[in-house]
Amino acid sequence: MHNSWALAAVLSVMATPLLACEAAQIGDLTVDHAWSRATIGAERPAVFYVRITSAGAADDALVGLSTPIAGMPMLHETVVTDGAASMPHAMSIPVPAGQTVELDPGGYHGMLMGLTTALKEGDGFDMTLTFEKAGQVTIPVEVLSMRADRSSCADAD
Ligand SMILES: [Cu+2]
Repeated sequence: MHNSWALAAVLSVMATPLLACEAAQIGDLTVDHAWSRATIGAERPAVFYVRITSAGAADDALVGLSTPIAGMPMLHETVVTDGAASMPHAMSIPVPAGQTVELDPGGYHGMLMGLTTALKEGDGFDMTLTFEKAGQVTIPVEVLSMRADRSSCADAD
């Protein structure tokens, strides 16, 4: 009896990545399409991409990230100047009223420094996003291959 309970608990943990296409809601904001890429090791930073949709009448902003798998998650922006790309730290990412903002490989993204473990394709982890006005919301993140350029959930809608 106890064994089957323990097994059920393990299965529910392992099932988390399958929930990666779920949306999370906080106030007027919907957060979905959360994904990342496999890393070569734990020494390299991982990336974090997500879609944020505002149904509200007031502007908001993404001001922070936190996750159990990284000691120092940061917000970055990819900027190309004269053909050279750089990734300055972003203090916040604007979420204008009524609009959709995508963190994606060409622009704003999360950079997860200080990984506690390498990320493998098929893994999943939780990410908590902090918004200036709406507050905090946690979403499951799917880990795709190193070559992925969009969420696998994007095909579903
Ligand atoms: Cu970066």
